[in-house]
Amino acid sequence: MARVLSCIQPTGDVHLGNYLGALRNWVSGQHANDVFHGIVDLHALTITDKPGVLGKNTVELAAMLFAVGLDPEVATVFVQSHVPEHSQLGWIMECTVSFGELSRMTQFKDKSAKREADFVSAGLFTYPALQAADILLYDAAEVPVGDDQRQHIEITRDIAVRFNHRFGDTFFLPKAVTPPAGARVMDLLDPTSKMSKSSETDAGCVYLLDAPSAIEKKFKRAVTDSENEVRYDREAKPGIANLLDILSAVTGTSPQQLADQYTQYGALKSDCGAAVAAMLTPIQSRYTELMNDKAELGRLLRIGAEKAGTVAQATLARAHDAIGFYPR
Ligand code: ATP
Ligand code: LTN
Repeated sequence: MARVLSCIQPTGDVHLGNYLGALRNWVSGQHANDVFHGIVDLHALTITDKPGVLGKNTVELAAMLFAVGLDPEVATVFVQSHVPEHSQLGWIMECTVSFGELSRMTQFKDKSAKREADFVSAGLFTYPALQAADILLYDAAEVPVGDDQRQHIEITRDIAVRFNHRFGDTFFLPKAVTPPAGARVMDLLDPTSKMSKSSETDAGCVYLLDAPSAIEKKFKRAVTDSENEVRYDREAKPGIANLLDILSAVTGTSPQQLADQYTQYGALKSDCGAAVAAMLTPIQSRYTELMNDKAELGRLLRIGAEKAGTVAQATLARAHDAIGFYPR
């Protein structure tokens, strides 16, 4: 069983792209591997400055992770700030990475440029050091990430190699794995961009907590093209291909086969909306149940923090020993 670590930032509502592209794989993979799932609130703090927001987003995301099917008996679901070793090893990682290396991170360049007049925290700059701590604390063999995160896994390996070279063999080198060609869900109104919570309008983004009627409405308004032939062609017909991909991800039938079953855009849109709404209904009721039982959620997160903490404490102790801090 490989140790697998995935983390998600509590930065807003979870959408269909997050579910089909990531969370669903987490659920189906939880029995095959030894999985740790972190809700990385310290990372979200790099762009948060209002009291209470992080806590609210964290508990909502936790409820959603259990609602989609992560089993607390099997998967270790924890909140990053509940395991103080992340911050502690984070500092050590900051001292093991260079200013030059951090300056070359494309995510920092993109995010700081986007924030323009906004406050750009030093945390946004040192973010990869904290991410390296997240990964190395768990001796993770595999870290499933999209392409945008590969550079962060590379720098984690570089940091681990440098630390091991300086202080002796301490950290296990992780590997980035790209999840099985998962659905890449596109925005319903702009099917050439990925569905994203940061897109301009909510109308092209289906949230897991949207009411069935809202979901069906969003699908009815999905942008298609001016032909009227249902055919699976991502290049020429991105809107129709996206609907077929989504319906395929929900039903398990291939998009090409589905295309043969439709002659009209309208029927495809309404079936898609209905299928997604039906898939989400049980998730929504489990979510509501959990959100109405904060005591239970707290208990589940404490179990996660306990399990994660045991592993993290042992790794941090190894790092401290290797450095040779004067023991207390
Ligand atoms: P934003 O919407 O602000 O770009 P995000 O929705 O991409 O953020 P992340 O926290 O970056 O959210 O990603 C969480 C997980 O969801 C990642 O594994 C990412 O690959 C996956 N994911 C995000 N959007 C999509 C999408 N449209 N299709 C498939 N997978 C996605
Ligand atoms: N940077 C990642 C979130 C993240 C992460 C991690 C992912 C923080 N720590 C450790 C994998 C492993 C993101 O922005 N999606």
